[in-house]
Parts: sequence; C-alpha cells; structure tokens
Amino acid sequence: MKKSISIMAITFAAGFLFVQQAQAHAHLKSSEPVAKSELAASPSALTLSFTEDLEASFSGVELKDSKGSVVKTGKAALSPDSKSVLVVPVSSPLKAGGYEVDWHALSVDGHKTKGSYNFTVK
Ligand SMILES: [Cu+2]
Repeated sequence: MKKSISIMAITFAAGFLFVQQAQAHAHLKSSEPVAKSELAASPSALTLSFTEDLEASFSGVELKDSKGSVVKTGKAALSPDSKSVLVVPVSSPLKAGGYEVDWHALSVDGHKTKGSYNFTVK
C-alpha cells in the first residue's frame, strides 16, 4: 500500500514537471482554418494561435499544396490584438485541393517550436 502511494506520487510529480516544461514553449493552441477542416472557399488568411507570445521576425509559416509546392503568401505578422497570434495573409485565392501549413515559432522566452497541419479547400 505504502509502495503504491509513493509510485503514484512520483508519477504525479513527473507529469507535473512535463506539463510545466511543455507550457514554457509556444505550442499551437488553435488555428483558422481549423486543422483537418474542409473549406467551401479559400481562406483570406491563416491565423495561428499559440500558447506563448512570439517573436514575429523568427516566426512564420510555409504553405504547401498537395504536390508539396510552396504557395506564396503575404508576410506573417502578429495580430494587433495579441502577440501570441500569428496572421498570414493569403494573397491570391487558393485553388481546390489539399494544403499543408508548416509553421515555426520563436517564443519570447527564446524557445523554438515547429509543427504542421492540413486543411482542404473544396
Ligand atoms: Cu519555452
């Protein structure tokens, strides 16, 4: 009984440390278009919300079509409302097809993160 309690305590402490560390970086919280969504029309911008404030000059996205070709977008900038939100204008309407958003971010605490997600324009 005593042993199982101490194992639980260790597991809990390890989980807590992991959460603390994970929270310290800019992770993607949500996006617009939503990951894996199917859109009826081209979005006018990509909006990525992160868990931390970002350094704009070292944060951005690469938009790729289903063939992996890079699609030209406007310059990524922080939202005027929040330094943790990155907005990328979609300069010319996206054709029907699948798209991948490869994002990279530098949070104000100096940590780099990256990831990707997909959406489809019908
Ligand atoms: Cu960090």
